[in-house]
Amino acid sequence: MIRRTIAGCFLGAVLVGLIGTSEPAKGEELWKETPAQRDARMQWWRDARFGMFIHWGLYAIPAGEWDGKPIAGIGEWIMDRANIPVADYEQLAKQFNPTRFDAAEWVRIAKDAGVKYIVITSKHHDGFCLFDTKATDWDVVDASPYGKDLLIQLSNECRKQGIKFCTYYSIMDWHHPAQYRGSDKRYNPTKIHDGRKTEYMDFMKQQLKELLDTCNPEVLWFDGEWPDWYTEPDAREIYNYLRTLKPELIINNRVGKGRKGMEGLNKGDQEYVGDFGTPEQQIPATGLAGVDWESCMTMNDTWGFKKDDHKWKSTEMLIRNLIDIASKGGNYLLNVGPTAEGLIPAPSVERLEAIGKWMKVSGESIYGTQASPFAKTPWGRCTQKALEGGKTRLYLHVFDWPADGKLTVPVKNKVLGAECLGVGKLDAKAADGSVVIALPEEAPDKIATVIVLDVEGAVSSEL
Ligand code: FHN
Repeated sequence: MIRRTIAGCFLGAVLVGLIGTSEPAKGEELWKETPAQRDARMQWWRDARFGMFIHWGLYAIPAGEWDGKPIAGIGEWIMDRANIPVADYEQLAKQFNPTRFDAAEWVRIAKDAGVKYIVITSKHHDGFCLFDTKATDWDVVDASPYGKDLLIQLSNECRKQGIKFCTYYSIMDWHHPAQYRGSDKRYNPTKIHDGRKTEYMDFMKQQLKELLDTCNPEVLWFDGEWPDWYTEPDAREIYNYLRTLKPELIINNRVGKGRKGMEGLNKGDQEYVGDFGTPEQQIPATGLAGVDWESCMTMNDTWGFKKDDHKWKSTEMLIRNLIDIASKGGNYLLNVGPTAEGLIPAPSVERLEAIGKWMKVSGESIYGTQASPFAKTPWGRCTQKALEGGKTRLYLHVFDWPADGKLTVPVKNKVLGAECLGVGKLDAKAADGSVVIALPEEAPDKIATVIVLDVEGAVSSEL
């Protein structure tokens, strides 16, 4: 046992942040890294801006129907919403054989869409694990005819194709014997049996270490944190445990109770532990200032596959969501719910292909950008990048093409140049404290045409 002085602990934390190799003392508050250490750890995630969420599991088999009846709500909650006895739900595992699962094809679809990271459910609330865990036989290797670890296949393919691999993990577990159903009708929220919380915390730590040791995710995306028996101190224990095992790991705010109040996140007062906020099915009106955040959203109305959910959002809405979120300094985690046989639904693939076409022309206006300097931009949205020499590049995403062919931007800075991405250079002139850019007669892209405006110095908000 290495005895550590306080200085040694501090040094341990610094080293963890700088080179990520020293093992800090158990229980050290690793979230108290320096801003520079945290920036270095978060950098790839901030630059990525666009991720793909994958909700996949046994719930894709019933796909929203039970006993011949449609079950309302999100597909992955069918065990709870249809009040399915555990023994009956367990029978689904014997039918899970996704023979059409092709990790290379899934990653190609994501990569071609411009996605930079994938977050897949390793274990959702039903407790069924898509990886080979020694902590339980309720997993794809021991309980299903498919019999192979799905996450190792996907993580290997992600690394091969240069996409970051990340995993979702539910704290609430409707199958684990230490937890029991909240009422005789609903599993959610679970309760914990007296004297069995340590058992379940140890179970979680064992599985989380297995994930790091086998498919080695870059982000641990927690969920199901709301049951009362799970507390913020428990969250700090899990956060510290994981960051001790993998100092560069990124962990969302749902490792604890942070979903309620993102204001406390990462602003030093550390009311809640976790590295980024997770607004769900919404885009915060003005972003979340001073906090890393990611909006997770479905493409239709469900996370897990439902055969009768055809309420697909338009490609226009999806692309404009991505732009809107980036203009507010956030990441977009867009969900797909694969079928039981392992296919991403065609309507999802079509939309991802269309997003990819847009990203091929305009992706530089999303990746590695910062939030808009303007409070409002009536014609669309804006992102920005700092250029060498103190210059600024503004990316003006025009949704509503000006009828007079002139785009007026409220900046007083000296204009260095302007261009329309995918088209070419444009004429831009200062006029009455603004810059007026002469646009092509027709919008090259009806969903969002990106105009680049380079200026001297930083841009302050005028609107
Ligand atoms: O209950 C889950 C739900 O099934 C889904 O996983 C979403 C995705 O963020 N999270 C929880 C609801 O907030």
